[in-house]
Amino acid sequence: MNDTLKQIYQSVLKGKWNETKQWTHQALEEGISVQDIISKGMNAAMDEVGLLFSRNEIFLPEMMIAARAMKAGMEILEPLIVNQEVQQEGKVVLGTVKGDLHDVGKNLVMMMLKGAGFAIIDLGVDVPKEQFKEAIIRENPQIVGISALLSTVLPNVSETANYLKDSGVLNTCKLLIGGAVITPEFAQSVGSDGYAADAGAAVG
Ligand code: B1M
Repeated sequence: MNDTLKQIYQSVLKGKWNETKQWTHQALEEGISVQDIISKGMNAAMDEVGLLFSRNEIFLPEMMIAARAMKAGMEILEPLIVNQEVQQEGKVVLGTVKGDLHDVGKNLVMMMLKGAGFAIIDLGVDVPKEQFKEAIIRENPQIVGISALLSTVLPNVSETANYLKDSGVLNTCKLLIGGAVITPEFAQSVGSDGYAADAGAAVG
């Protein structure tokens, strides 16, 4: 791996947000693509953080500061991803399901969709089903997106999907679900119109 990407990887892994910013600027100066910075530098570090956490080699605070470092780096990349032109492809209401506080992936999906010309209504994290419904009625989007990272919140995803279906709001908009614990089979089982494994696929 390129040295600068290694530095980004290390600084996210150690939760050093200032260094992550510096190395992200450096990578852009070197002409490294935004995609490589995210996937080979930042996401690879987050995967390692997850692995270390599952082995009890690091704990919640380390996981938290790693996420903060990635967010700091993403702030630099955001203007390069987000399309500043009129967002005319349609509107997406997006949120992380109730019980789940992970938002780095959702925010990346949000940026990529904005980059592809979608207007985004971000509901944040820990979003109850009622809030998704209210946002759909208020905003009249073409797509509602639900993100989930924890296996413990899978029942909340199906509950939300069923609630939205039963209340009729999915007659006018499509449901997209994604996040590390979602499989295509699970997405299908809750009647989702779409599933995406990553931010690029979400745009597709
Ligand atoms: Co948490 N956490 N965490 N965590 N965390 C994971 C997810 C875990 C896999 C770590 C592990 O044990 N190996 C594990 C879940 C295991 C499971 O259920 N299967 C876990 C756990 C257990 C927990 C706690 C329960 C720990 C505890 O308290 N004991 C706790 C839960 C808190 C809660 O939510 N209620 C917890 C807490 C946290 C922090 C708050 C410290 C922090 C989150 C900070 C934040 O987001 N602001 C955190 C972090 C950082 C992680 C890891 C290390 C990294 C997640 C991340 O940001 N990845 C994670 C391990 C891992 O993922 N390898 C882990 C980078 C991001 C770009 O990728 O989010 O996957 P990702 O998003 C991707 C795709 O999934 C997809 O596209 C994105 C971009 O390509 N995608 C979508 C996401 N949403 C989508 C929506 C779509 C389409 C695609 O359409 C709508």
